[in-house]
Amino acid sequence: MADIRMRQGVHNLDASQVAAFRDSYRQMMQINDNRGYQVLAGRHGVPDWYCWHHQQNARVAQNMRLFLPWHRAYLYTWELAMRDRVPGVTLPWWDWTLGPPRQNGLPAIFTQRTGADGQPNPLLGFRINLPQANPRVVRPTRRSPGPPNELPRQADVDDCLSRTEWADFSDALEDIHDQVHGWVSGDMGVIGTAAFDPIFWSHHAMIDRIWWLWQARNGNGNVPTDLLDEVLAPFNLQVRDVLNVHDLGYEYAAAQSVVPIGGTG
Ligand SMILES: [Cu+2]
Repeated sequence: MADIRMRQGVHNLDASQVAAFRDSYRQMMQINDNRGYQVLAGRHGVPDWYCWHHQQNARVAQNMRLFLPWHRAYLYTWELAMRDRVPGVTLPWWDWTLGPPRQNGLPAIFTQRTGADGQPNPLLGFRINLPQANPRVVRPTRRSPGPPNELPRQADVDDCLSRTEWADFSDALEDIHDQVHGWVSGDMGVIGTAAFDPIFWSHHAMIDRIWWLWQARNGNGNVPTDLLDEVLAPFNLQVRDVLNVHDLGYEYAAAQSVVPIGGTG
């Protein structure tokens, strides 16, 4: 198992890891082809609409429970694009159950206006540039986190992990996932533009990590076999290819105690 790359918690990144993470997004944001932020983020909702949520996809009439596998393939592709810019960087997960700062705000690395180097913080937002989209979207991403919505708690995650059936688990986890989108609100609150917010990727890494934790307990045994050959367009991967994260070359680090760098925003 050579070269398994380790995804870390946002709260456990040291200063050099934060700088590398930011640098990868900063560089991706400057690229306008399919190695860059704009095009890759546009695969989810506006303008390409490839994502799967609640068994639905804008391009496919059939209902299929592809929420988890599709987003895993998406993050995999995204992380490779990050690593093309900054070798060795990995996509960190945002654990929204941690408290504090659970309800106090987004992790500081996503809300600071500038980084330690004095440069604008690319994790704060992204200027969407889709003049051809209908409706046209040319503006910076927006957030409006906090009440009346609440972030899920560890008990909610534990409840998910206790489900033993694939469908039951996937739907419960998707509901928690929706809750976080609603809590961040603004662009994260709508499927069309969610992926343009830089925190989208770390939110989904948390969701993917919970799936990984669940697989460690329950395996894949009850994923319906008719799902396994489904292609996760536009990625050149089938569901069977993404079931084992080791096949994709990554793993999640053990959760560690909270260090101040991920503190309140
Ligand atoms: Cu999402």
